[in-house]
Amino acid sequence: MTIQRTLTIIKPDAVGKNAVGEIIHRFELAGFKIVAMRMERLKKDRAEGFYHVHSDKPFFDELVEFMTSGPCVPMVLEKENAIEDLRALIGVTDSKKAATGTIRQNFGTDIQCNAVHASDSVENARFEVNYFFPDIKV
Ligand code: FUP
Repeated sequence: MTIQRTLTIIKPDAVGKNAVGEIIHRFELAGFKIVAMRMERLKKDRAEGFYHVHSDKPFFDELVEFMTSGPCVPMVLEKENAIEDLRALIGVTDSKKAATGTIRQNFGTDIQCNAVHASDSVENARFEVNYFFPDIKV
């Protein structure tokens, strides 16, 4: 199993709920090492660029509005099998359907306000880490 790096974002809904510390604690308890982290309020063009693969989807404008509604916390996490393991830790996209004990189930509300983002493939992790932390090697 190889060491991987992945991008996560603690989204504006979770920041607004004062859940940043608890979510970071979950990451650390699960064995993820924090490689980079900052707090940032995304501008519209930055949020649009990050979610460019969804630009033709009906939910795109609302998604961008949500992601720019308050500060978020992008982070690079590292661990063996980080990409798949982080996806399992956060749960499925819709917080209402996420398994008991997952971060999205515990801290999110629905399919839009789902508390956290996590890269879903090696290719996307490379793009996403570079998008937020161009100095970090993936
Ligand atoms: P995920 O990889 O789990 O973050 O999910 P997707 O890449 O499918 O979707 C990216 C983001 O778009 C989700 F986190 C939330 C948002 N979204 C909606 O707001 N409505 C939808 O119907 C689907 C996704």
